[in-house]
Amino acid sequence: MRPARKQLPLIIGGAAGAVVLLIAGVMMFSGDKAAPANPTKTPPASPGTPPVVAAPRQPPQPGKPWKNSLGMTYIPLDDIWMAAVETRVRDFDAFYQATKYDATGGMDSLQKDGFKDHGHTWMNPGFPQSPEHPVVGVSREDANFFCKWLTEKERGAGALTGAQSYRLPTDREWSQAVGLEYETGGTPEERSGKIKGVYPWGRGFPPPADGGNYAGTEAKAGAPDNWLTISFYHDAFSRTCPVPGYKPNGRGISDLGGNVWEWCQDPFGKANPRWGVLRGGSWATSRPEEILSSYRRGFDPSFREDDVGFRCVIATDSGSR
Ligand SMILES: [Ca+2]
Ligand SMILES: [Ca+2]
Repeated sequence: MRPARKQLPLIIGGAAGAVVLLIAGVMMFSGDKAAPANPTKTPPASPGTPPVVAAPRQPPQPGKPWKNSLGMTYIPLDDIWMAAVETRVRDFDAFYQATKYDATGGMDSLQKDGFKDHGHTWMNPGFPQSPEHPVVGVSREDANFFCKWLTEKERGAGALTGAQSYRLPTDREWSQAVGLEYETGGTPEERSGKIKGVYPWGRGFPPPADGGNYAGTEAKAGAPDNWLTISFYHDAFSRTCPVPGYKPNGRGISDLGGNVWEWCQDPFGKANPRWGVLRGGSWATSRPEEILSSYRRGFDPSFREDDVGFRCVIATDSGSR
């Protein structure tokens, strides 16, 4: 028994010491969780872990999608990048707020009394437009000024290289985006309508249910009684739809067909060298031949219209403008 008596204080002492150590450990652990001794001090990075730094926006890389400073996604297409969506009201408004560029005046719009100048502008085209809708009522010159502004803004921020710039697509680039790889003819005018039966959604007319925002029977709202629409076709939008409106094509690009006509940078053709080129049709388009992927509409580059907008590309060939 003696040995037991001798051991008892040791056991009690050992137990008490363990409790003290346990309490101290809990206090230390709780203290670490609740309040670091120096909250501004960051722990050293683990070996091989790069520090997390807010990186500046990197310029577009070959073959990779890219998002610009306005939040617009660009899709690689050979040696250019094409906007996945039509230029929005919010994008054009950013341009306007920065420059006060006046893109108003002389705009034609569709109302009950016909298609003419009602004093509308891109800010109020005669129908509701949210910031996510495509800008309408802008001329090719307006679009070019937008591209120039955005190029300078993003080059200044290091988001584009000095060789990269925004511009309108060429007629051939637009064809490539919509899936027309091989067309004959030296000018857009000569290529217009040559490939029959091929539409931005594929083959067959009228468009399928998800074919795009065209002038279905819904487009008669607010239009003259004799306004032409596509028989047996109806979509959810009597005017523009917010973008992206319809599912992207195989390249990831939306609304090439319909919603708004899109400016290209080329002249239309020899017969009318001053005219510009519009592609793709719009919410106001109903004639099958105008909805063909290969159709080109010759149009005065200074005209503004409530179903005409644009999308941009980024290219490294600024000299070709
Ligand atoms: Ca429609
Ligand atoms: Ca379009």
